[in-house]
Amino acid sequence: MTVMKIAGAQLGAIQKADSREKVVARMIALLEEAASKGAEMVVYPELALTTFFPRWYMEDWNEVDTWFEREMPNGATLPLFERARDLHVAITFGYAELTPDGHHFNTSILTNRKGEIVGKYRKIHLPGHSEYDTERAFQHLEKRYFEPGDMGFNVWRNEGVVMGMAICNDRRWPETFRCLGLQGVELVTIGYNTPSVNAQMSAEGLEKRLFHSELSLQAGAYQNATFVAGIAKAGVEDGHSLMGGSIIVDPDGFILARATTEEDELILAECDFSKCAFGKKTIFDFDRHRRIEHYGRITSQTGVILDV
Ligand code: ING
Repeated sequence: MTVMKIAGAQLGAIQKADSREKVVARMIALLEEAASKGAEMVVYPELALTTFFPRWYMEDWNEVDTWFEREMPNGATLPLFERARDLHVAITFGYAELTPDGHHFNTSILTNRKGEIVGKYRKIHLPGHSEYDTERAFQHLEKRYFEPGDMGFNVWRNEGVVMGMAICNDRRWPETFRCLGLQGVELVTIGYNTPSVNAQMSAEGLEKRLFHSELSLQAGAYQNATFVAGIAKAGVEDGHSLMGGSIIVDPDGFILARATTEEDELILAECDFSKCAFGKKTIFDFDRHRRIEHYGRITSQTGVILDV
């Protein structure tokens, strides 16, 4: 059974003015640190190449499109793919994808250790809103700039491990993990950009948000007997604070590694994927225990219907 040293490469703040080349240089520095420590895979955050631009209200779509990548790899990111290939390290990172036919997605890719893209995921659960909201302390316009993902939740057997991807808000929805769990996932990678405070309830601060992030990641890991790596873009971006809290979780839900800063920070965990088997064969042997004849509401009903 496969054992892999997995690194989480938490990124600190990326300012609006920072070039992609500047960010890629930071990502390569983390990659080289990870390789020097024996890592075989590096997990980067959501929208890893730019500032979290959905905090900015834009009406000019030519301006919006400056935050998107038209191809991957591209001029700015090729050095990262090439360095990862040379160091024989698999990588996954998120970015804003503009497709040739004009669709906008919050996307992540996964490579093997030869630097070849083996998987792509487009974020399905988009939080926030699509119009300027005067009630909010700051904007969160993911519903404005991205379409819901159109690829579903998939897994890939990569370097001998069944891997799946999700992005940020996806971690708050158990359906995400269960769709991957039903495909035998052994490692779920989830990059995130999470504001440190709630734009609609300033009393909800960092401690509660960190708790909810860990709760979601640990539950997803335990309830699907899988490793989970939740990796943040953190720090203060043009005055707006994003939380850190990157963690790597084992199939029992225990946290193996945790970031302690809101900067560029590497966390590492030796993941023995044979540890997924016991949960998948006993308490979470889905085939033996699930009763799908009672679960119809989960896919037939979107919102709450209160009829009592
Ligand atoms: N960010 C946040 C996230 O889900 C959010 C948005 C924060 C929603 C806290 C609800 C509560 O972590 C992104 N980018 O999805």
